[in-house]
Amino acid sequence: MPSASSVSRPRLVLATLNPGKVLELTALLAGVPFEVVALAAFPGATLPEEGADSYRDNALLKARAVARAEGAWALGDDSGLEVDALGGAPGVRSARYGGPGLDDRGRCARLLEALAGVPAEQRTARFRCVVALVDPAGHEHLTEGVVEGLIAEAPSGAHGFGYDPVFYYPPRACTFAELAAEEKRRVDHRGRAVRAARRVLHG
Ligand code: ITT
Repeated sequence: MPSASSVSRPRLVLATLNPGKVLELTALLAGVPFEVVALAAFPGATLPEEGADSYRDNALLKARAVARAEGAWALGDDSGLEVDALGGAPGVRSARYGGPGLDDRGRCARLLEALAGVPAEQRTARFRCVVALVDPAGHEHLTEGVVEGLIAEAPSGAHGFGYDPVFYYPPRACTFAELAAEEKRRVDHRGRAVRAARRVLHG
């Protein structure tokens, strides 16, 4: 009888090129009965251009393309930050906010400029994450997670990625970038979406 470790597990490819997401998703998927592999492990791997105006369609676009190209299970994550005082922007365009010349730090700075003078009680915001799982036969599963917070007056903290330094999380009285990685995973949008997706992976 083969031991559990000698039975080869199906591959689950993370359909993202964002290293911050790869770290978080890998940790959130610990213990699933799959070999979790980042897309960057495949030389020359690319993702389709995100043209859709919904998280759902972008997550599916990424997961479908990778499932098809690799003949494996794929997990796509489309996520963003919705700021009420900006009518829900940057939202589904969070990665592109402020134009192509900006990095994460520049996008945070641009967001703070856009909110200059907006009082604390009007700085409400949420992170949203939609996870799409696509299996090699093309079956699709979608899950979503949301976490509510406020946009801080200034960036703070060195953990995480993206808008974490400006996302203030009232239950912990600090920004997401001030939370240890495992604490963020327990409460954030991606953690919520991936915990729901794990039910599909465990059959
Ligand atoms: P892939 O398409 O390769 O997955 P991306 O960075 O382009 O990577 P998205 O289009 O989903 O991904 O953009 C989501 C952006 O929202 C991301 O670049 C961050 O700026 C921000 N974001 C998402 N989740 C976040 C988190 O947990 N903490 C901070 N910022 C986050």
